[in-house]
Amino acid sequence: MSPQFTSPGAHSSSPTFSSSSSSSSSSFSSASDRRLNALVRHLATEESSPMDSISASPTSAHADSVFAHVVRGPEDPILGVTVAYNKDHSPHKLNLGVGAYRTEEGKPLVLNVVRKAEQNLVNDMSRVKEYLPIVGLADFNKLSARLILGADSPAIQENRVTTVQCLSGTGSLRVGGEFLARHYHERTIYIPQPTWGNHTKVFTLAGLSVKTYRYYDPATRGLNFQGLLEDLGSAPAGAVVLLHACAHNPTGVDPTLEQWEQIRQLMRSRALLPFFDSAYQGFASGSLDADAQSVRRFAADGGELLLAQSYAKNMGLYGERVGALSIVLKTAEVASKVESQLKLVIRPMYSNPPIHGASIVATILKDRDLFNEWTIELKAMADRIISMRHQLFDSLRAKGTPGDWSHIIKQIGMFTFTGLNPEQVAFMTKEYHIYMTSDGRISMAGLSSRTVPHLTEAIHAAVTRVA
Ligand code: KET
Repeated sequence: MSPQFTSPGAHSSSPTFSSSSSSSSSSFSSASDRRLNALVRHLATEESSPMDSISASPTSAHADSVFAHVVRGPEDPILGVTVAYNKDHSPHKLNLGVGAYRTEEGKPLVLNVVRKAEQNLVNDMSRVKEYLPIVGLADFNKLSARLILGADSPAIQENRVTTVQCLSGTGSLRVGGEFLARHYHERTIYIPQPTWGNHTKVFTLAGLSVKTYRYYDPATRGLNFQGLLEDLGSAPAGAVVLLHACAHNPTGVDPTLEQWEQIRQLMRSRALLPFFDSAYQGFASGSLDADAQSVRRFAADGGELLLAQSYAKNMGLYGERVGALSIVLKTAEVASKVESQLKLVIRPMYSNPPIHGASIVATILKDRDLFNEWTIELKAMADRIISMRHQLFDSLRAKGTPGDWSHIIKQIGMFTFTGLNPEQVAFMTKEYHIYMTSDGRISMAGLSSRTVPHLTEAIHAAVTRVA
């Protein structure tokens, strides 16, 4: 993560972390001098109460913080929406910002199958709280790779896959990015334009140089397939390419299987290295297998790839921070050497991952009944989102809101990329207490039958009153 850990071949790291050691050591010594002075003054006025000594000591009250120069950072473009929402006292407020599933009643959902798995874990008195290995829970890793690559995956059978448990999808992307920055010859990663807002930051801080490829065409509200092929076709050979495995965030636009096939052929012919981000397996179509097709096609050709998996959405384990990084390689020997290096990335970063979330996932994935129950609950979540799409679309049509809103029912996954501009979004937040990201993305999972009319009113007012 920071410059002192980079290997000889690695990139120089981000400017955010580079501070000259002389300036930090001098500010440290003057800070410790100030602390000592404050202590001496405090001891000299021992008879008075501690509060007296603080207020009676003008120097300590006025001493600058060693962090006085720190400028306030902006809120996160996605998680900051929840911060703003929480401060709003309106009874009509509606959070369509973060991609987190809510029930028809607008409540967060803990899956039944997760409750059962947790109960099993609690009842099992043989379980202990020892550290996991650096790479995490072995069962979890094996089952996660199988879930996304398929039970019959030749790469798994040939031991060509290394999987490490990471801190959800974000942590998996970060560990993968750090590994690439240390050990891969091409340090440019191409991400789609637009993409999940955190990608640029994750990969830049990992030490990669981030470029974009065309992905979305606002005019058609669909895939800019030609632009995508051109941009990947002119990327330097060997460059890393970030692909959303399914349910592209924020656009909800995925390539068709035929288009995936063309992307695969182009990338393999130019030796571009795929890095899949799979944060929504099962959420797009309701089927875990259907949503893994893009990844499985790339794995089936025998080529190499990286893959970040998250269980935040599809198992509702958001706050448990449970995910996995898998790297599919050419041989078992390379896979085991790569794993040894992943351990060297992880150990100084967070040592080893937490045990609880991974144990829940492993319990569900290894028990046929629990697994089946999960797929049913997952399908129900996907179906509710799809039904929200239809309700919102019908409601806007019934109201006669100007514009073609068919993209609401065509887009895939958790989000609708509405096409509303930042001014319209700001208007909807101010006048209607509806919270969403400024790029016009709404989380369909945050909507319910009860709130569709309110959202319809707001969108109607925004498009008719704000240019
Ligand atoms: N990839 C994508 C494409 C993604 O949308 C998210 C989360 C993640 C990775 C990371 O999820 P994790 O919780 O680390 O497993 N997206 C939602 C939440 C967030 O921004 O953190 C969102 O877009 O609302």
